Parts: sequence; structure tokens; C-alpha cells
Amino acid sequence: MFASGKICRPRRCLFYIIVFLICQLILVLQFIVYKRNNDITASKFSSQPLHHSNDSGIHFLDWREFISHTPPRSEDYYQYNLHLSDTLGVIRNLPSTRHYGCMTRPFKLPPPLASKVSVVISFHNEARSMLLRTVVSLLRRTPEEYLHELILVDDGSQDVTLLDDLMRWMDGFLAARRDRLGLIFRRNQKRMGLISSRNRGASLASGNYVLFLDSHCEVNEEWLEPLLERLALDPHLAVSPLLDPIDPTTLSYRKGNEMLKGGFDWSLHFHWLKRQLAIKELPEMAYKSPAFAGGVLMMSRDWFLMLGSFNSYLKIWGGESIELAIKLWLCGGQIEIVPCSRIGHIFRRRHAFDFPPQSDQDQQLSPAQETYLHNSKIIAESWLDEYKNMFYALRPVARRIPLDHTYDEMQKLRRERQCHPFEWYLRHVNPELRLHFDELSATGTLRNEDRCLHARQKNSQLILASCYLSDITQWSMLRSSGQLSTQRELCLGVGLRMRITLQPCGRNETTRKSQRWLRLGTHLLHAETHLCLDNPLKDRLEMSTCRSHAVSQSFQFALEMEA
Ligand code: LR7
Ligand code: MN
Repeated sequence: MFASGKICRPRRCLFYIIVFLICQLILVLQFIVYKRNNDITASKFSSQPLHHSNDSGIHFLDWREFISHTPPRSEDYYQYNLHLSDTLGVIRNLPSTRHYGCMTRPFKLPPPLASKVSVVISFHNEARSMLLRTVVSLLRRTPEEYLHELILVDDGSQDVTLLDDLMRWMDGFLAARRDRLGLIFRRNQKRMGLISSRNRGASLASGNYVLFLDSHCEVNEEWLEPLLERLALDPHLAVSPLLDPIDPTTLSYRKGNEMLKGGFDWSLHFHWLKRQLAIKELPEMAYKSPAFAGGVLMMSRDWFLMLGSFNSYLKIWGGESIELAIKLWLCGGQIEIVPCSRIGHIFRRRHAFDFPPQSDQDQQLSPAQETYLHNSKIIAESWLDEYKNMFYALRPVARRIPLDHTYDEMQKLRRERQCHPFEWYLRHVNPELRLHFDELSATGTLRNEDRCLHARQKNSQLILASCYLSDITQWSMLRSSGQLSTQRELCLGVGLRMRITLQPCGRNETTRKSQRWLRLGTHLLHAETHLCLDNPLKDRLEMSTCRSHAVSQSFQFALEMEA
């Protein structure tokens, strides 16, 4: 048409072309501005402040300025890469780690007015850039109509101006949205620990749900919707998202494992347990879990308060989510992990803070050990009933840790809410932890020198692996009947050519006889063959003639039951 010169004369054509090009340019510019504001990626550091003043002309803090007030500290102080965190910007794109199935279906959302969420974050000595990224990821990736308020509790951080600066920064960042979002800032003049701080935050919450979050997290796209969908089904349910690990050195965001459930062992340490898929169950479906995925959880605020919040006798750090999990299950609640909801968390290799020494600090324990034992002892005494002996047997030093209160309150709660005994939890929720105590003579890991007996999940093979004392998947049990079994009800026997076998534990006389072991000091003698369990090559069990001083024939259980 241009060539013919009939429809469009050359000057007019030129005009059209210029208009067309200008439109294109505007589109490109809009796209660039959009990218700058929304997607500051790890590789593309932004030099652009997000907001630094509002219409009233008041000067608000620019995020770079906010971060620049970070007091100089060594890397050890935070236990993650501070420099990288500072250069990463306030938000970055995260890889989508959840299952494809989560993206292809809409979530059934409850009405926003009855599903307002209060997010509680307690922090102690967190780097400014890290805290900011946690907060901004929440603000950007949470539907406004559900995010009711943010409650930030500064637990006595050394950076004393942080909270004030953060308030100023948030005012600028939120601009007009400031009126629609509740912001509560509190500072503990004296450090109280995360458990009391979270309780303090929750007591101020006015939303329908409370969510507790660490201060070095990044929530991923559409993290809240799958949780809300589940919570709407049952007012007594509590949910955890699936945690995606963020590397403390590279800050790279990886995919968390959706085949794990939360659990704990008898020393009351957190453990992951294997999740088994039921027939027709898809990996992305929400699943029941004996404990939360770490300390991130969301539940009805009223239900949380009714259960007495986190046990306020627990000190500083540790055990509170296990305690809440036990009391929740026993008193009529349930826990689910929801793999369609993803939150990234920096798993630090060691604590980034000190534990204050106890008033009557045990000289043989570090303050961190003593605090954890103190908290575990409270859980054992409040909830474990007769099974608390299992805890004391594994942690005998806990017996001498003084507690400054009695358990009347918890017993009252248990009575009032007609909570089940702990036995119920073992039977219905956490059978992995269940053992038949009456019949047991010894249990725990079975150790020969520095190796421990381990039953491989895949082919039920017995191997010797390094010892993780509290890994319950490595626990063996010696019953009073002489049967020596692994956690999954398989018993050790001796088969053809004196080979050690793992077979289903026999109930009849004949199989029982071939599965009977006797103890001669630390030796394990097979009753039928009169041979001893031996580990001559350090990686394979064999049967051989008993030799009284052979180290390779000496096996110790972590836990001997009292006769
Ligand atoms: O004295 C303190 N006061 C605090 O406010 C000590 C810590 N804290 C804050 C701290 O800044 C952080 O935000 O408490 C939070 C947890 O402390 P971390 O991150 O140093 O320890 P952690 O990651 O090992 O925490 C895990 O165990 C804790 C036991 O009390 C809590 O249950 C945490 O929630 C738990 N974190 C996770 O499981 C990661 C998932 C959370 C998310 C998202
Ligand atoms: Mn953490």
C-alpha cells in the first residue's frame, strides 16, 4: 500500500511510522519500569529505590538507606552471607518449586472477612536486608484482602534503631495501602526469647488466623491460598506450608521435599519422617503430620489462645512447636502440611545467637543444651504421661534440671478440654514413635564401635551406617522374648549358610525360636545356632563363634529398660 502512493502519501506515511514507533517505545519503557519495580532478581541488582517519599512530601527512608544503617558485624554474627543479602534487593523472583498440579487448579477460598490473617514475626539480631525481604515478599505475594496485619516483635536486638527505621520505611513503602493494613511494632527492652515474643505478638493479633514466621524467609507465589483453603474446612486444623531451603552462603532457593512429615524422637528433638502415599494420593495433596514442618504454622487465633498459646514456661528457643503439636492432636486438633504452599527459609548451620546462662547453670552443660533440656523436660512432664521415662532414659541429665513451676495448669487444660492421654497420640498419630514398653528389654540405636545397625528401607537389608543417636529409623528393639527387631517390625534371624536375615517377626513357636537372641554381657548370641553377631569387616554383619573379648562382637543399645 505504501508503494502505490494512493492510500498513503509519503509525508503521512512517515507520520504513521513515527507514531507507531513512539507507541512501541512507550510499551518498552512501561515494561522496563514494571520489571524494575517488581522483579529485582539476584543477578540484576536494582539501584532504584522502590518508594522514598509520598504525596505529602515527607521524606521516607529509601531501602538502601535503611540497609546502610546495619551495624558492621562479621559474617558469623548472622550465620549467612550478609554481603549477598544486602545486594539482592528487597524482593527477587523465586523459582516455582511446587508441583505442576498446584498451578492448574483454582483454590477454593473462604470469604475474606472471616479469614483475616495476622502474621507474627519475632526477630533477634536479624540483618536489615534479610528482615526487609521477608516482609516485602509477604506484602507482595499475599492477597491484600486476606492480609489483615503484620506484627513485628523486636526481641531485644542490638541494632536499637532498627524498629523505628523499619516503621518509617514501611510507611513510605505502603503509601495509600497503609490505611488498610494493620501494623504493630513492639520491642522487648530485654530479650525474652522467641517463644515469649511470639506469644506477645499473638496476644495482640486481631485477625481470624495467626501465622508465625521466622525473620529470614521468603514466601513464594500464591503461598497463602492453599493454606486458607484447608483451614476453612476445619476450625481445629493447623497447617504448615512446605519449607524450601535457602542456602545460607549462596542464598539460592531450592525445592523442599514433599515426601516428609514432621516428627520427633524420644529425646524430643525434631525429625523428619518419611511420608507414604496412600492409593490415589498425589504428592501435592495436603497430608497429616504428627508435628509441624519446623516452626512455621498457621491456625485459628482463638483456637491457639484456647490451647494456652505456646507454653510460656519454655525459655528462649526450642520445643515450642513440638509442644503445640502434641497438645493440638491430643486436645481435638489436627496438623497438615500443604505442599502447594511454599515458603523459603534460611537453614543456618548453627545458632546465630547466644543462650543466656541459667540462674543455676549446670557447669557440665552449655547454656544452649541446658535451655533445650529444660524445655524438653517441661514437655515430657506436661504431656508424655508414663512415657516420660523414655525421655529420661535417653536424657538422664534432664532429671537434675530444676523447674520453677508445677504442671497443674497443663493438667487443668487437659481435663477441661478432655484431651486424650499420650498413648492415643502414639496409637493414632505417631505410630513410628510407639514401642511396646512392657515387652522391651533394650532399645535405641544398636552400636558396634562407631557404626550402628540400620535397616534399609528399600530392600530391607541390614547394613552398618554411621550413628545418629536420635534417628528413630535406626532404632532396634530387643524384646523380653529375645526377638531383635528393627523399627518396621522385622526381626533378625539366621538362615541358610548362617546368613543373617530380616523376616517378619514370627508369632508362632518355630519362627520365634529361630529369631531368639540372648545377651552375654555385650554379646548377642543366637539361641539356636549358638553363634554370636559379629562385625569383623566393619560394614557387614556376620555370625561367628563367640569370642569373649572381640570388640567386633560387642554391641550396645542406647537405652536399657529397667528390669
Ligand atoms: O532469642 C531469640 N529471639 C528471637 O526472636 C532467638 C531467636 N529469635 C527469632 C529469630 O530471629 C528467628 O526469626 O526466632 C526465629 C527462629 O530462630 P532461628 O531462625 O535462629 O532458629 P531456627 O531456624 O532453627 O528455628 C526453628 O526452631 C525454633 C525453635 O524454637 C522455632 O520453632 C522456629 O520457628 C524454627 N524455624 C523453622 O522451623 C524454620 C521455618 C520457619 C519458617 C518459615
Ligand atoms: Mn530460622
